[in-house]
Amino acid sequence: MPKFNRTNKVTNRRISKSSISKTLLVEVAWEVCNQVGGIYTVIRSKAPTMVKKWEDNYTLLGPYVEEQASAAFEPLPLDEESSVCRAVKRMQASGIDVHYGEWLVTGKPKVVLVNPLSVQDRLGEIKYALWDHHGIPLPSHDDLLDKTIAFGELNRIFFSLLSEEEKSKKIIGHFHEWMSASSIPELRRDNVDISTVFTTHATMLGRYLAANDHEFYQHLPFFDWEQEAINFNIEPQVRIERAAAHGAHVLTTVSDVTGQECIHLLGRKPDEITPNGLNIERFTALHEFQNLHKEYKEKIHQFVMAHFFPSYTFDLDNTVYFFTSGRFEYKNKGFDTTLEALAKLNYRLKQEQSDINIVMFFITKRPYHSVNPSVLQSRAVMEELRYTTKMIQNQIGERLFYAAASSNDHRLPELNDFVDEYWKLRFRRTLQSWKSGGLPSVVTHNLEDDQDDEILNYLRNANLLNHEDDRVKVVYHPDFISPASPLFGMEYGQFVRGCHLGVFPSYYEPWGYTPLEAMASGVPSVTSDLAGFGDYVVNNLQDHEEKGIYVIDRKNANFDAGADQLAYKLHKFIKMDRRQRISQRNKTEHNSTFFDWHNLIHHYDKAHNLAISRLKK
Ligand code: G6P
Ligand code: 1S3
Repeated sequence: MPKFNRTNKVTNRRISKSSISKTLLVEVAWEVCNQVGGIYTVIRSKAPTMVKKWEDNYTLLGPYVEEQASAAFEPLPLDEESSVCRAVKRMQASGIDVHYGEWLVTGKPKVVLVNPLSVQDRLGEIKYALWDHHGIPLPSHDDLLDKTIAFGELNRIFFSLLSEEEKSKKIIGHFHEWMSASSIPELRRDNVDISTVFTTHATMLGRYLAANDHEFYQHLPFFDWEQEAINFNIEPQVRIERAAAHGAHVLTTVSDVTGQECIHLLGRKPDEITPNGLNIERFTALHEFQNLHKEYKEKIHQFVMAHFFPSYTFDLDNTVYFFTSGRFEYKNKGFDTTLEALAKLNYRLKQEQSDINIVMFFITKRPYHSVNPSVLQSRAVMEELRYTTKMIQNQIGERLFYAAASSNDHRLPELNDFVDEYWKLRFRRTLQSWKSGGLPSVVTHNLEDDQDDEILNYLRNANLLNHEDDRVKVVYHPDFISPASPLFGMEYGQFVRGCHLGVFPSYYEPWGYTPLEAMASGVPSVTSDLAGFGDYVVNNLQDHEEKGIYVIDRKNANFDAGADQLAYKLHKFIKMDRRQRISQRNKTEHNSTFFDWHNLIHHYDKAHNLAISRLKK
């Protein structure tokens, strides 16, 4: 029977080879082979480091989602030597739809995928057990809850069988987020012989409370979690999260900021902070990523020309591109602070009679009917203009060459004569339809809820509507960027590379991958000390501004003071000249290795060492 000893202190930063050889580690997440959000990035980017370290003793466990699995999963034969495979075989024999194979991402980790539909017919019984044994109330029908409960039951079955099959090694089950963790309380109740680690990537209550309370952090120690869970109608999720946090042998979370939530909202101090890294892949030659910036900035120029130039023009060489991106959480992601700072910056630059242009992109996801037809139209007309000028250029080029080769006259001929009337007319007509009246739209799509959209309402109230004399222009793109997007036609990562600065002054952000992803591409960004990443940078990365990570203080500043700071930092950034920007990009990219998993994995090692020490066989 496992003995739980919470007082064990583990100071080892690295897990030893000998411990690894005697342990099986199974990481469980709803986002294994199933892309939903940030946890997918954690698991996927960490995989190469984990596989290298744990070799055959490492397995991932996730849900079987056919569309995703068909693209990224390769089945493997079940190996009788492996206890994981024997557990899978026994699940299959009992009629469960479970798959074993390789996840086709860097590192190619071994994965077990279980289909939540396999226990659909037992949902009532599973819910009753959670209620009866752990006081977790579950509604009769809630699609996501039903799937996660089913997933929990399947991973409970898997670990129970694995512990029977594995005769010599210890087993660690490492569960990410509540969606994977409804099995923890049941595994503990059944005394299944494994050690459990629960990593929370946010707390349910924290997310809701922060979005609704301007003084969330001041009020944090005083919330009545039970009452608030009922108020927000998230009692089942909160109770699962708490049961997992209390039941796990080891609790970890991604940042000190979320650590405070664990203390006050989950009622347990995390044993270890496990910050998120990336699998940083650098080019061998420094200039390569700078060239990419130039290449993708040129693509963004194309969009900007099509969008703005029919109304008025400006100097693209004196234009700086800012962007923010992420799920639409207006206050939590700091969109409100960003808008306020942009309005202040615009005012300041106008006062200074600056001639710089800033184009700020909001890339997020909102329900919309269609792309705004006039935005599409100007893009199409610009393509037509490009085609027409190209044809004229070709015609002049060829004819000039023949004229020059066959002439004794050294003077340049009249170039107009080389162009057919047809192309002259087409050129004039295209230019006529190119120039339009009116201001360039601040939003690229027709939103379903245009009247109540918070970004649009702010822009309207602040009159930040792309007037010609505005130094700050806005493009609100309420859809994620993809190569199929008719307006940008590029990958999100390429878009990031083409920009100059990411703006992410979050109010609630357990970690926040967006500034780190920008950093890995050599693009500087602004974040806040309320984002786990920003807080980590302030405490661990010296001279971070020089290295392209600006952090605004939102812990001690109210909304206005935060927006003032952001406006100040944005202003400071645009005062840099091109040489300084190039040099800062070099430093940004260079220092991103600080966040390579190789440098951060020791936090996971500590959690796993602790898990082993708390399970005495
Ligand atoms: C990269 C390119 C340079 C280009 C520069 C533009 O460094 O290698 O050729 O001049 O980007 O930088 P900027 O910050 O003005 O977009
Ligand atoms: C969470 O995803 P989110 O965007 O809902 O987990 C991410 C990975 O740990 C983290 O980066 C993010 O801050 C959290 O909020």
